[in-house]
Parts: sequence; structure tokens; C-alpha cells
Amino acid sequence: MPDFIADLPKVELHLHIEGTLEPELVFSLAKRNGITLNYLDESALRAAYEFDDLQSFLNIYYLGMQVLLTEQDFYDLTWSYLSRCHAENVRHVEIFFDPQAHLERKVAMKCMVLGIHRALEQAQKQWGISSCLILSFLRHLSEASAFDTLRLAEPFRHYFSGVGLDSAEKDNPPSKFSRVFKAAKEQGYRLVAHAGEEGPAEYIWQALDVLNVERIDHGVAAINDAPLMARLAKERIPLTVCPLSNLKLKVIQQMSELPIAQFLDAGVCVTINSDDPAYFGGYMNANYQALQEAINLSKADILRLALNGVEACWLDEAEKMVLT
Ligand code: ES4
Ligand code: ZN
Repeated sequence: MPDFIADLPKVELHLHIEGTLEPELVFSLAKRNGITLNYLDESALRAAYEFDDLQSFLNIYYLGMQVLLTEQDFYDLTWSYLSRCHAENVRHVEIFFDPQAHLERKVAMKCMVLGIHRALEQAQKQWGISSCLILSFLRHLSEASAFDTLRLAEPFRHYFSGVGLDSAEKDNPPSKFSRVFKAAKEQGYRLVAHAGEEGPAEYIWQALDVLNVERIDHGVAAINDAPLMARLAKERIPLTVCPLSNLKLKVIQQMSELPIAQFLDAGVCVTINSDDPAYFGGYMNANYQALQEAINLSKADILRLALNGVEACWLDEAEKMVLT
């Protein structure tokens, strides 16, 4: 089974590039940028990767990314993730970045975008890995801050396929961003949002009906809402589920609780992704493998999950054919 998973061509649709920052890269970038960290070494930092919930993770996540300052830093970060994709037979990626978290440190939008893009372009040329870039708004910040970010992105519009919504879900409902998403849609962005990770199924309804997103990130809370399950299945609205993330952030207490088999049985377009692999203990193959072992997925189930990824991705039909 591990070989079957490793050899399978895969698509990754839920990945925060800042969440691929391994402790080794944190320390090397800190050194290059003359930044002093509050951790003695890589293993001390890695030892801090124990989380109780989403917020306890986000605190460390925002801390770690402070070493990212230059265009080269964003290139190195993205290139290191794409090298991993190549090693794991991940053929197409749709990656998030969090501009507001870097603008705060006076890093220019241009610097983030050009650094990430240069790595994406090189991976396409060198390895045939295709990609989309998704600008994600931080939902714990204000609507005004999201609007500022959308405006700052305008000169780089052609680098982006869509916008997303991430960070602390509790008490930050999708409806807070209804006007920003409407404006983004008018600028031709495709729309996705994190919903139903720690938040209720109601936030998934809002993401669909108020924000008009076409895909839900996480969405595991849908399992408790039969009418929502029926809607997701009927409209083939994809869920980008992240098994190791849900386990590490205690959305589930055991991997066997993850309702992937139920989603598949119900006809929901569920996909497997790695979210923040440097923090959650594994990249794409590890996510498939941990899930397979916990719920005893068959090869046919795994193939279905991988094909759902192709269906859910933003390539055109001809490009999708190449992946299958
Ligand atoms: C995230 Cl796991 C998760 N949930 C919400 N926002 C995020 N940003 C980065 N990882
Ligand atoms: Zn996420």
C-alpha cells in the first residue's frame, strides 16, 4: 500500500506555503536575515509543535513565518515544498499564501508574489508540476484589512487564480467577508474558504450561500448536517480535507474518527491534502498513508480520492486529462 500511494499521481488543493516552513529552514533564514529566535535550535522549535487546537497552532505558525523577509526567502520556501512534491509524485498544486501576515512586517506584496511565482514557474519547467496561487484573507482581521489586501493585489492580479479565507474560525463567520468576496468575484477571482474545521456546519452554509465559494477547505463539520451532505453531494462541491491537520489540532481525537468513508459513500467530492505539513507531521503521502491505515481504505478508495482531487482542481478539462 505505501508504494501504491507513493506511485499514484496526486493533486494538492489545500496547502499554506507558510505551513511548509521546516525548522531547519526557519533557522537558516533567521541566520541569513540576522533575526534572533526564541528557540535554541531546530529540535527545540520542533518540540514546540504540540497543539491543543487551531489557535495554539496559529500562534506558532505566525511566529515561524517572521523569518520570511525577501523575495529569495519566498522562493526558497516554495522551492523546497515543490521539491517535496516532485519526490512524492504530486503533479498539480493549488497553494495559499497569507499576504496580511507579511505586510505587517513591511514585506511588499511584490516580493512575496514574485518569489513564490519564480519557484512555481521553475517547477513547471523542470518537473511538469502545474500550479495555481490563491491569495488568502486572515479572518481574525477586519473586513477593511481584507479590502486593503485585495487592492494591493491588483497590480499582480494575473498571478492569482483565486482568493481564500483562513486563520481563526471561531467567532469569525464567513459573512464578515461577504462584500470582499463579492468584490473579488467581480475581479474574476475564483473563491474558496475554510469552513467547518473548528466552526459549525452553519459556516459551511454561509461560505456557500453568502460568499458563493465553489470549494470548501476542511468542511468536516458537514458530516453532522444531513441536508448539507445532500447538497454537497448533489452539486459535487469539493471538500479539501487534511487528515494529519485535523488530528494534530484535535478536530478529531483519533484518525479513525475522520468520516472519509461516509463522505465517499454519500457521493461527496472529498479530497486529501496536507495543509501545513511542516507542523502536522507529514506531506501528501503521509496523509494518505495515515488515513489508509486508520480506516482501512482499499486501493479503489484511494484512487477515488486522488481522482476527486483532479475533478476539484482548477485546471481546464484538457489539462486534467493529462493527470489521469
Ligand atoms: C490553517 Cl489548519 C488552518 N486552519 C485555518 N487557517 C490556517 N492557516 C494556516 N493553517
Ligand atoms: Zn488550511
